[in-house]
Amino acid sequence: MMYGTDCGVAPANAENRVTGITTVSPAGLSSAEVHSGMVFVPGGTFRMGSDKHYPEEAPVHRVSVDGFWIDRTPVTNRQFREFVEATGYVTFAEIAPNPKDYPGALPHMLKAGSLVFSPPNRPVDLSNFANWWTFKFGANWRRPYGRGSSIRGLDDHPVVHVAYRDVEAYAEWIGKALPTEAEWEFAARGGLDGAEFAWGGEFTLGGRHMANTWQGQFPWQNLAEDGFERTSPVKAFPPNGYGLYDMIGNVWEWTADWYSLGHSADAPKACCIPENPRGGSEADSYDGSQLQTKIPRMVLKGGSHLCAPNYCRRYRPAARHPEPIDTSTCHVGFRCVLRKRN
Ligand SMILES: [Ca+2]
Ligand SMILES: [Ca+2]
Repeated sequence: MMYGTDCGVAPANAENRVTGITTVSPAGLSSAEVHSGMVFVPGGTFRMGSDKHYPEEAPVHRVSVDGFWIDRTPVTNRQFREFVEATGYVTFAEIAPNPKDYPGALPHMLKAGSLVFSPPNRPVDLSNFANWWTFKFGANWRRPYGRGSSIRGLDDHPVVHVAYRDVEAYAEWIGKALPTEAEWEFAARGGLDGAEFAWGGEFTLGGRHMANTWQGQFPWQNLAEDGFERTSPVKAFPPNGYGLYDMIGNVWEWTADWYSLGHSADAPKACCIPENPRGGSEADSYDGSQLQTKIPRMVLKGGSHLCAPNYCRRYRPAARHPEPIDTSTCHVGFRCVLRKRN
């Protein structure tokens, strides 16, 4: 793998006078270039989680985060292509799995590929996700729907089929980091503390869809009343109160926190509110039902175009989902943050 061998050199310690951020971008970008396309989210204390939905979102508890910069949109195919062209990076989905990492796997399944949503044409058992997910050989970020597909015309759509190490590699190259779950949720709320949705208390605003989700009966009836059956261009829906696009819907987004089954209790006093908290431990992030292949899991946030009222109502800032670090799919992407150094 050529990643990291031919990175350019950024102006040494280019200082951003507004934030005090010092950037030395491995991608060879100036501080101004690194910050373009980002929004500064002022820090603060907010109510993280929800007591009204899925158990893993509870309990609501107060959390403080320092201010940080965050990408205005998910990383697009155009941006990811720049990274790959500059570094020769090969994504996880483009490499055949090592049999040692997957004891018990059928040899004919150990080929490069990724999970693609393959909708059935009739209602199916919702307890078995194999009814709509297919591991397609040859599917990857350049061929999001498998062999024969391409990203032609999708430059402004979020990159998908990126596993955790891929998004870490991109972040390192561009000189940024991945958000913690608390940072991500604070940013997604757009200043509306405690609101159910990123835009307020109702799912639609005056009948207008505010994010790319799924309308109709999942997984067989995709009515696309929001205009999109699959991914959408990253600015197709209105931004939230911080000017951030697509925090909710379109694609799920990786965070840098290990998954835990729920949140900590609220602090008994204001003095004890956690500052810049991190998620659970790697050891506790495993899926207890998958004992043979133990792959740790990170937190995904925001839901995707596949989240539907009848299946996965996770198109909310509080929603969270575990994703094994080796898994890539057609509805998971990411965005980056930049923190003050002090
Ligand atoms: Ca949609
Ligand atoms: Ca999103």
